[in-house]
Amino acid sequence: MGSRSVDRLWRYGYTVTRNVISYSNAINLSRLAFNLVTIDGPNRKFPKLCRHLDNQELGSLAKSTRISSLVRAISGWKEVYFWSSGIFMKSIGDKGAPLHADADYWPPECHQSITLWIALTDMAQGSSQLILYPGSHLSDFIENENRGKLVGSISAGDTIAFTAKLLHRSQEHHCIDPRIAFALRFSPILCKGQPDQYDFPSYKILSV
Ligand SMILES: O=C(O)CCC(=O)C(=O)O
Repeated sequence: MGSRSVDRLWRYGYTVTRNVISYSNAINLSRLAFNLVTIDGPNRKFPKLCRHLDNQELGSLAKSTRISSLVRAISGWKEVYFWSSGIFMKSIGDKGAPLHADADYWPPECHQSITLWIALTDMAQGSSQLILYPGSHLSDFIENENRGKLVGSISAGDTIAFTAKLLHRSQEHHCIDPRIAFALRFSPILCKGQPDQYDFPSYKILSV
């Protein structure tokens, strides 16, 4: 992975990397993630946020050298700080996430962040796939609902990295099996997100 992927991320606002974790590992983690968001845990206020803190497997993945090296290679950053995570599960009938850029929800110190969105299940047809708006993180982008792009087929273990200012949304979920993704938030600087979103000590910052 070289300067091409760095260019790609900052030019289009996203980049796809396949097989970052093995298929079987992703499916195992999807079961864990399912349990975490459907069963009460320490983070009751926002059961989908920062659950890597109360699950060893998700925590190890989030903080693994494999993941932080990938983020460094994709972003071109010298230092990588991991500051938050989210589990995004869609059950049948879920309308999907509305069009948004993550930066709109985060304080300015987090606006340089990128998300590494890891598919823990296959994104089959009919499942809630991500739609990304290439170039929408740049200031000259003219907003238009029709400019969204589906990222081909995504299998469990594949990742999509996207910048905090990239517009994106997800589709309605029509499949019986839930679709689950684990999104990790990284920044080139120390960044703390929104403290009021967490019920328990949250920020595990990793510098590589
Ligand atoms: O997975 C989804 O449906 C939405 C994910 C998302 O919006 C995000 O990670 O910022």
